[in-house]
Amino acid sequence: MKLYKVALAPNPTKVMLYIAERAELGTDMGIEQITVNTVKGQHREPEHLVRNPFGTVPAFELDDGTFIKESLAIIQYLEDKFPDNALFTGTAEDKAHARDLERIIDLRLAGPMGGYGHAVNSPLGYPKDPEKAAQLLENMQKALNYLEDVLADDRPLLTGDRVSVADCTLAASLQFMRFVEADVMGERPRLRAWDERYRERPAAKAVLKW
Ligand SMILES: N[C@@H](CCC(=O)N[C@@H](CS)C(=O)NCC(=O)O)C(=O)O
Repeated sequence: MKLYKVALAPNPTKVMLYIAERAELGTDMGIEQITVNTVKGQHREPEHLVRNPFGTVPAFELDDGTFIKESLAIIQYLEDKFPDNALFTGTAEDKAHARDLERIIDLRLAGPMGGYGHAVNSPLGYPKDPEKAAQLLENMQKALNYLEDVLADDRPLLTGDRVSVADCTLAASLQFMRFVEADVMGERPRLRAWDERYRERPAAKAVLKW
């Protein structure tokens, strides 16, 4: 199995954090990680378009030579393939809540943060767009407030004591925010404390470069 990725980009980073967290829990999935240099435009070259016709990273090559193109589908595949100590665990209700939180973060925060980062200081050289940035920041407020409320019971991680895919998804996007020198967390002490705690984890230290 091969993960085509690039450091810094949130969606590949989410998968890289997931793989590192699983390794910390004792599951080495034996995945080769290969960099696609998006700054050089390698994600748009024919070689990568075979892996992912949408020209995005990550792409994940299965042992049968087929590819998975969506970060959460890659994680779900690995959960099914290596079920011991999987991250989506517990009762059907526990899993549903964990998936719910991950989707809320991905759709209501990671997407807007990606757009925001490119609008204020794009690593891919996109033009600055202050109006779009302001609108995206506004769009994030409800979900940021929601996370601050979720953390109100002093849970160490987003779904409780144990790491979840939601932690990986949020940490990947916040790394992107640091890289573009944007701070979108506002006056949310519990969220800031979670961010600091998460970054102390061995998996985070191994994967996050910014
Ligand atoms: N829904 C996809 C999104 C993939 C995606 O948009 N990846 C970004 C990096 S985080 C990318 O490749 N951007 C380059 C581009 O769109 O040109 C996933 O979750 O994997």
